[in-house]
Amino acid sequence: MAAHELNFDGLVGPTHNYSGLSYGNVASKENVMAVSNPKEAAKQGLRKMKALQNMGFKQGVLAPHHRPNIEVLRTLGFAGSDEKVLTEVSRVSPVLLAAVSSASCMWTANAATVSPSADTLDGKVHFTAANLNAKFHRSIEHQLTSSIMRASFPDERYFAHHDALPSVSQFGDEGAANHTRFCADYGVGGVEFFVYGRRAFDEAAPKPDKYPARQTIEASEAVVRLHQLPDERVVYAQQKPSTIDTGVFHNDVISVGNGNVLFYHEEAFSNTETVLSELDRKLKGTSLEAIKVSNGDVTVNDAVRSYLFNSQLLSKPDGSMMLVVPTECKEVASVASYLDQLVLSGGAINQVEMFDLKQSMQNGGGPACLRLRVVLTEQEQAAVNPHILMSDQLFIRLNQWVDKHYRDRLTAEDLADSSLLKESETALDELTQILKLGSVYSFQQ
Ligand code: SUG
Repeated sequence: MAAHELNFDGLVGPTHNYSGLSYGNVASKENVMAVSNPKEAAKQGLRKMKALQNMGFKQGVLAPHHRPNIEVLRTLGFAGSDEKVLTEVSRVSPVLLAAVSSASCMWTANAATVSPSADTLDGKVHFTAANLNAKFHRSIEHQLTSSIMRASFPDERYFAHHDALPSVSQFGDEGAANHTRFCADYGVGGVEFFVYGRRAFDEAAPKPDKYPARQTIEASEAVVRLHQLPDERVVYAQQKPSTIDTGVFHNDVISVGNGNVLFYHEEAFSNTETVLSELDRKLKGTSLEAIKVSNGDVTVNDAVRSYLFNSQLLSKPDGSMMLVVPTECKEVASVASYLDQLVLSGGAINQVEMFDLKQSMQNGGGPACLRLRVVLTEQEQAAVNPHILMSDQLFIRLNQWVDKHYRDRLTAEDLADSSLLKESETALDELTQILKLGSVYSFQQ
């Protein structure tokens, strides 16, 4: 059956800021306390969405979460009016205020793992919200993410939604950032590739020394069971622990795949040859085209600085592929020259497009982090909430909405300002009407 890939980008929320919350994510730590520009952040994201839609790719948008999250603060013992809660938390724990204010749900590659209907035994598209429990500020995302996913993909005949896995580190799950699907064609059964950082229930198994391995194999195995994926459609790989220790906190910082192509760094996986041959063996109707970037071409450090692999690999109508990278790729010399020769190499990737996503990049979020891929048949696509699909009108409307509600400067002190909370609630209330989401936010109930 004919199917297409749709990319659902996270709309950057009004409290986008730099709080250095993600140990192991180099950019997040380097930019701690920088002044952010939420308005520009949202517009950079919208420009990418619209440009890709203009080029003929199918593009959707996912709504941001309400922040600061006062309810979470109440569960931690802060009481009184919203204003009192904000004043008190900023006095006793500014880092806690920063955590409940993060706009981190913009990185929708971490929202969920999605398996297309061609791969699953019951023929439904399966979604499992990611528990993101490696970081407190991200662990508070999954409940609302689930509601937004259910509102966006509502028809139970086609879509199966699973709540996040148990929120303990043994089941640490970071969603599609560690999941890639290969296929001969989007509409036929493919191979789902799950990359994990450690084995939680085997203390002797290899793991990084310095930075946390956020994804466990136990979590990936649970998602495979929930999604009813048969063994012959699944491959697991361990991320190389030393690579995680260089700042590669998700697999999508060191490899990207699409169709029959895997674009990867030689330091990405622990057991590369075995993994590649299993992928090739399980991929039906085509063979794997593995494009390896060696240390001699680009070091892991340069890959992390440029976010070369945190790119979108998109199939064009003629079957060739386009790589969507952040502009940082032209600032790192080894990466710029690598990309120049990649497009001339005669391989699958013959076009590179660059986007300025600096506001998100400074928190470690490139083009691939900002989008969730969902492969849908035409029938399934017709069952998606149509108001979240990008169009000329929606682009104009969302830009006007951002202009009306967003600040162009935000510092750590501003997070305690109760008018920021009110501004965000007013903005999101209006957004639910634009995107016809219903009352998904708790402040609307
Ligand atoms: O989880 N950064 C995010 C970046 C997520 C990138 N996603 C993918 N690779 N798919 C994270 O580390 C930083 C927030 C701060 O420091 O203010 C942050 O959460």
